[in-house]
Amino acid sequence: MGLSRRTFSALAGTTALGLALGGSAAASCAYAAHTVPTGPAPAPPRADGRRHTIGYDRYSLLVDGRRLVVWSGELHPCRLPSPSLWRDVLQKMRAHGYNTVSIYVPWNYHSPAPGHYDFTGVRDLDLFLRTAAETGLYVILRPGPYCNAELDGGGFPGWLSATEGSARMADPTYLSYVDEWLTQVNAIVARHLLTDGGGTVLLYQIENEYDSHVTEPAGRDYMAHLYRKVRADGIDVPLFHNDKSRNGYWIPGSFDTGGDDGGWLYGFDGYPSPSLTPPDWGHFGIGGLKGGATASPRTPGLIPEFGGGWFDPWGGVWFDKKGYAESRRQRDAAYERRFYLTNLANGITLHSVYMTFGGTSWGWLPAPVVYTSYDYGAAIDEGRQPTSKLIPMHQIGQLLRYFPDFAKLDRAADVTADGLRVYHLTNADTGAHVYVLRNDGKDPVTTTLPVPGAELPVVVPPQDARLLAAGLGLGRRRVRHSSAQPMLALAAGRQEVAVFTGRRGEATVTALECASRPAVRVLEGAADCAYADGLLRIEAELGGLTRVLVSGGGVSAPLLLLLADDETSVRLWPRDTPSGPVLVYGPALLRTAAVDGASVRLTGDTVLAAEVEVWGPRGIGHVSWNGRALTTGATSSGSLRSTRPLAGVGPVALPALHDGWRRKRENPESAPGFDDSAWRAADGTTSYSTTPVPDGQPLLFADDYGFHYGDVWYRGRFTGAGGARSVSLAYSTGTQGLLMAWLDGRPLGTHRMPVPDNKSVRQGSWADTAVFEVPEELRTDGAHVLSVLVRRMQHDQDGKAQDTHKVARGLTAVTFEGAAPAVSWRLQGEAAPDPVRGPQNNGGLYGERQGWHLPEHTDGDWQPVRLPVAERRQGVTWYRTGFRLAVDAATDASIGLTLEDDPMRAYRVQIFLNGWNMGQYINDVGPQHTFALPNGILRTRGANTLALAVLSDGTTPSGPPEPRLVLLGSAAGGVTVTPVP
Ligand code: IPT
Repeated sequence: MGLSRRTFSALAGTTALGLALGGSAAASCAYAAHTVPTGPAPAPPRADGRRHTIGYDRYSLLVDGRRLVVWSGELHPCRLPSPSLWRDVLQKMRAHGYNTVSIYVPWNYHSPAPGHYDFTGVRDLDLFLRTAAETGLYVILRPGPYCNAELDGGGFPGWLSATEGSARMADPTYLSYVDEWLTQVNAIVARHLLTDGGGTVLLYQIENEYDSHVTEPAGRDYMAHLYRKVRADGIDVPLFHNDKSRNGYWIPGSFDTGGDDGGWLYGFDGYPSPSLTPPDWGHFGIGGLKGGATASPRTPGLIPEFGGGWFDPWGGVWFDKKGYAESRRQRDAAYERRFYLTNLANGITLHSVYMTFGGTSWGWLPAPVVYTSYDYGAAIDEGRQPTSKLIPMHQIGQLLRYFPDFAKLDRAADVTADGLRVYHLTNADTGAHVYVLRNDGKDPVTTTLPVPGAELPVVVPPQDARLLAAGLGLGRRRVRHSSAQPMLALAAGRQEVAVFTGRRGEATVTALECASRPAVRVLEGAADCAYADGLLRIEAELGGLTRVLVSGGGVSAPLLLLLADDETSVRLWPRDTPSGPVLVYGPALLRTAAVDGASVRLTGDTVLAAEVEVWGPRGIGHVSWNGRALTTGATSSGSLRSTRPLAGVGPVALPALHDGWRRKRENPESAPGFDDSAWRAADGTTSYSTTPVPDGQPLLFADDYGFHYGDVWYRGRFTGAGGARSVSLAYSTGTQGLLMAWLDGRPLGTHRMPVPDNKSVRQGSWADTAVFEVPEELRTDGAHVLSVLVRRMQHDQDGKAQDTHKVARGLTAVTFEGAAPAVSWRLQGEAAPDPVRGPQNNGGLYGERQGWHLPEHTDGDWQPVRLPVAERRQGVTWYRTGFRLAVDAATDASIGLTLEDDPMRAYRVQIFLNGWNMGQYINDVGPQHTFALPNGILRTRGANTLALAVLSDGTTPSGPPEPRLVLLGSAAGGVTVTPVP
């Protein structure tokens, strides 16, 4: 298949060589040419129905021939099961300077069975891609087929674990299923490509961290197959792979693309420890194949995943049981500056942070290693709240948007500054010098930096970094140098506005080139200004907003120089509109801005009361906020400002969950007389699992009988076991797996996989054997029934491509000591998947099979009960109540559910909100106590049903406690939320 000409054709005019499309490897040489000058970045993308080209050279991507620095963040639509909220998080990203969102699209989330694919409701990929385009974000699409991502099976469907052959290589059975998946997902993606204006999909990743079989035909043919399949499905944007450990695996030319090498980028990821010195993986690296970006000198530096937080396993061992707050503290704003600015210095112009919004691994989505929250310590927390980690993202993101200089940097002559690591780069077209200054020490560094014509005083706090520029264009002016970090420069009507930032309290000096003496007015804050020798020197200490208006000096348009400390910088919201740029100052978030003649229509959020100030195109006179007209006045800053502040968010009242609880006991399956005639007979003999079927045993692996998610029950009937002293139940689960057994209805006990208690959490197979004594009275030759409940905790990921997702789950072997009865087994896991909530919502508990979790279930005959409860019983008990919320319609309240109890009590709870499985609480393991309840599933104005399925292991008293609703954050504003069915 030939690469679509329209993708790359625009480049022909920009290179001396032109392009040999579809030709030999020489085609890639065209991309080595660097004749594309620096010019403005492309306008934010939208589905405009027009053709666009996506090319690249060694510096950057080129969209319609314009350099684009991709400043991206990862979010997983599957981890936010309320489509309206996608828009909320995407708008927060866009506002804070991201221009791109990167998404995994996990196969298992969309496929309950071979040949069955679901892209509706919370799985509506088309809607997600439309929303991203409406928000003005590019999309990096990563549909696997393998993801990893701490998802069940790394994203492989449960059913794939019961199929023949080997995954992640050129195996015919596997490839036939892969093609089925790619056909489905690509049919949607193909409608949203930037190249034909259908949407904003910019890049597409095949496979993920595929470092096995790299030199073997099985691996190369696999990659070639994926490449050609994706191209055949009409995906004509550049493709890439994400190389773990920067090995130079899958660089252009390493597999057969059928002559399409022009459309293949090399990408690699990085998750360096925050306690280490940030690594150089490009311009300043060691070079060679191990050197990251240097492994592929003709393609731009691409990091599809750079650690922006880290996940926390069951038990909370990574973060000393402090949970994601500690993850966020370790990879904080200063970490972001140190590591991400180092990446930019190294020529990484495609940069995506994993995660930017982590979200929730609800239901049975998580891989065994992680608990329900996938907050990740990300810049936007699980409750959708912006954190201080957005400050550097905002400052750098706006800088990359408004200063084209950063898209084409070459390493320049080394300069030194005492106590700092200095990276010096230049843009040959604009003449700008760029410096990244990093302090790896424990004390603040105050020193000077040699810049052209000056020794610039600089200060860098410990374990922090900053970016400075010299010779940078600001509209029609040029800043000679500044010790504050540039954030933006735009033209608002006849006036130009520039923003520089830094930490509060820092002394800054900014030198502006002026051909003649300008008129200078300090409009707010304090600044010392002096003019000499063609330079206006402005000295100011950062604190709030310092405003300096510079008029004349050889340029007709006045320049408003804004010096903002960090907190103030995230109240400054630049926005491009077709009528020209707008800059809004004040509110907690700007979602949208539109200019219509003299009117500027803004939407966004406030938390505290805030004034709104707007700079915009000439002639604007009216401002509205969330649909309400504001009274404004003109300011000396050339802006319009509301005469009264916008109101902040009001209080949010949450009801206590004291009342209305009812309960019902479960596990009739443990009783000998239970009718299991409709269950699957364990009559299989062979399996495609990587776990061998033990000699002399029936096949008991749950996946082989079509049960892939959550709990599974087994009932074994036998006679002739009079001498049995004990029974051994071998089983295999992920971490935190558990098994409970009953003989003739008598509890035999509970066995649990060990709790990981050190940092080397084993992610591999968890297999163990429970040995239970047979009670004396039951050691008879007559008929007996052994009932076993296994909580499986999902399939392993397959990071090393060894089919570890195919390790058996469930019982594996059952033997007796003192007897050898032939046991005839039946088993039952989850019922048919919920048509709306999908295959990962439910396992095979009796109550789940009966729909006890569903709001429509009638629980009138359940026993009234007061919480908390503390009683000892082995088995499953359900609790239900209802509650109503009446959150003000103009308030975005993010709400969670907290459970807290004596940590010695051994029980777990599955939390069902309106039928949706919002996660698993393990009281004696933790560390998670609060579960996010996404609006849409949660009715914030109406009735809700909460159902708790409590599995207690019988060794201690078991809860539940009385759960509490908690406010995770609130704002006046938000998006319109459509209820999730
Ligand atoms: C990297 C994976 O690509 C990603 O899917 C996710 O699992 C992430 O790790 C951890 O959250 S793998 C890299 C850490 C070796």
